[in-house]
Amino acid sequence: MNINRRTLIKATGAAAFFGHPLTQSWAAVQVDKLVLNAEPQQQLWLPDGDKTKIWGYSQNVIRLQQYQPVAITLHNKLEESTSVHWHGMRVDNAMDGVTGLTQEPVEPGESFVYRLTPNDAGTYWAHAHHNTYRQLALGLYTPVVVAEAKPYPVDQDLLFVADDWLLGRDRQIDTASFEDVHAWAHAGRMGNFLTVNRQNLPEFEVIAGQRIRLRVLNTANSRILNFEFPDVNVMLIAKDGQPLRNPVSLKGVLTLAPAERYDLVVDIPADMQGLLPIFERSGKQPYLAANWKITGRENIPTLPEVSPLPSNPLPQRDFKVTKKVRLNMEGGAMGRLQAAVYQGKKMSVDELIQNRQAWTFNGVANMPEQPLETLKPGDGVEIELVNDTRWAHAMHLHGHHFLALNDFTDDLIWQDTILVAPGETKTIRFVAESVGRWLLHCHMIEHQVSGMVTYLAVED
Ligand SMILES: [Cu+2]
Repeated sequence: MNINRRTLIKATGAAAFFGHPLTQSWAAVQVDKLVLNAEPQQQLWLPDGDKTKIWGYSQNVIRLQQYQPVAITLHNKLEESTSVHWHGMRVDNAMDGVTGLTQEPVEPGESFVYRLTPNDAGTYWAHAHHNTYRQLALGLYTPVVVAEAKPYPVDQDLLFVADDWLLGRDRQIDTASFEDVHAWAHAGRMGNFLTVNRQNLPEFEVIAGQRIRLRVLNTANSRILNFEFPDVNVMLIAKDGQPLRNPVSLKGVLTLAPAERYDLVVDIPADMQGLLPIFERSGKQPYLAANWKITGRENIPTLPEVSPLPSNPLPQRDFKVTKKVRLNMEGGAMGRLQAAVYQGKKMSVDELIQNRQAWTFNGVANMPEQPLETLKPGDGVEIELVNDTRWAHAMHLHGHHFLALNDFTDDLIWQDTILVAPGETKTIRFVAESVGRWLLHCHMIEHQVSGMVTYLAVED
């Protein structure tokens, strides 16, 4: 249960700390063991319809405490093999969850223990990294919240996990389209039904005048989501789990490529009542995604300025770049690709398509035989991500956060996923950290499965 300002003031008989109580329910999580079942689930999304059969994890959210080691036992209760990737978490390579690269698939009925120490507080997520294009579309993901040592001062700390599902007329997941290579070669497989926290049009109960931390995640396979928050004041305080040095006021829509996350501070004005909408604006018409439901009003002292989150133990920002790598993205519909290497063989575009490959990194479709680059721990690395295609790509690096510019600020920001527009080049810089093989791929998962994936080798 969340403790809001009213109950806390009642309980303590006084305005708390800063005139601003803390959300106790998210603080001081003492977890050292967790069970995570990967299992079939059902959701009733439309009142007059059947339940939709999906897949999911037995935890709606995994809440961890910064620096507190945890052992999470995955039990595979599905009829196919799977794995879990801890997206954005700087874990040991053997815990990274990439089948065929860092671990064997976890077979039906089998278990696997993921041992993690979450050194970075923030908003992350766990998702399948095996047959990801199907398993993620079926819902095999859950948010991961790593609590700061000292709670950040807000009245409520809420999750906003957005997904788009492709449902047929029978309201079941359209599984036939999983293998739609046409979609793979375009923007990916798009859904037709948006959920937030796995609900159709949820209401977030708030009190006018409250300050909310809202953790927004895009878990869609391929859709870039654009959220609009009319009537409320929004500051961005973190991207991909990592605090911004300076909170930034949100102007216009909040764009999230697949796998991106933002932590927001939302101030609900004291004079609001009723329902306040939250829209998703990627389609032709605004889509009502969720509502704030104002359940009361208080006399609120003026809210203090939004303060930055405490920083995480990331590398120093002024590291020296000693390795420069160029990554050329090619292929896709209306692209210029003529031929590429796939599984060690040079192929024409027709042959690639027969092999369900549509995209390349540096002339290679899908996992290369050699890493993109071999690095040593401590190497300062710069990668130029050159998008020579007609489509946007959401590039994700495993096991590291990189510094890069984003459209909403001129400060370099730590992040793990970055959107590169058609024709655009983005430069990312990071320090190679722990030893292992770290995937670098497009998080439009249909692009990954049809070519956009490589890896970096970090060796002692
Ligand atoms: Cu892509």
